[in-house]
Amino acid sequence: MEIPKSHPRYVSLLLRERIIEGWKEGIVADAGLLAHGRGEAFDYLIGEITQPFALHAMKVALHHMLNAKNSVISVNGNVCALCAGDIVKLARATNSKLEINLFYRTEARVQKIAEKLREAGAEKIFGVNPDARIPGLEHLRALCSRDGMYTADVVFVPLEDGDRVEALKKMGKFVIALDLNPLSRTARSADVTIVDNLVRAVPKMVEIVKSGEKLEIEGYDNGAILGAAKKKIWEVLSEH
Ligand code: PTJ
Repeated sequence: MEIPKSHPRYVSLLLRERIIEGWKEGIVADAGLLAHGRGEAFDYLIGEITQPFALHAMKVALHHMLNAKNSVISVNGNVCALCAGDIVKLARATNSKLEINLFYRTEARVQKIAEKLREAGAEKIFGVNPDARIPGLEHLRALCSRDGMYTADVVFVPLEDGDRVEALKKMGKFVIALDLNPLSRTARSADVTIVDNLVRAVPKMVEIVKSGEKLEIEGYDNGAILGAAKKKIWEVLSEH
């Protein structure tokens, strides 16, 4: 559907169209549509802009990605549908590997996501033919690549569903989450949580790396970042 640029919710509606398109193409899982709606609600509550707490977390996340031995960015259906091009650019800018890791894993979805990432410029894609398992996970998200997520020291997991972050942490990895919901188990379990919309955060992270800005990590407190996000939500609710 053609959305008029004058519509007050243009960007939000455009993203809806993108996710629906991804669903029709077989990239986004059925549940991915619901996850997107939950994200929209939380985005509304943080003011639909990148807040200072998110920017701070992005810089710390980038410091860890840039200094990692084996940095891996996990890609699911929503990430691919919403920002395939930017996630490929982020992988390139941070020298990270891209790995497809799906909760609702089917061979068809893996192939479609890989194809879309390749169209966006990705060369090597991990997770297509998994040869290892994340210990402690019963579902298909356990499937991973030995040279990718399994041996990674830093893993960036945008739009996660919770238990994998805990399992990755148990493996001794540094985990960066990106989740608009600061109350989620994912947000609370990660080492660094970026509470922002994927479509704003990923290009912003690329921009930060390219700017060559010095990235400070001293005294970073993820609990305080989540506290600031909850405070912002409370302020937005109180204003209306
Ligand atoms: O592609 P698959 O098979 O791996 O499945 C992916 C989904 C997203 C369906 C799966 O991981 C899932 O069910 O996730 P959840 O448990 O619904 O969690 C998704 C989280 O992402 C929620 O906390 C949402 O608030 C958040 N979210 C949704 N859209 C965005 C977002 N966070 C940042 N940016 C978004 N655009």
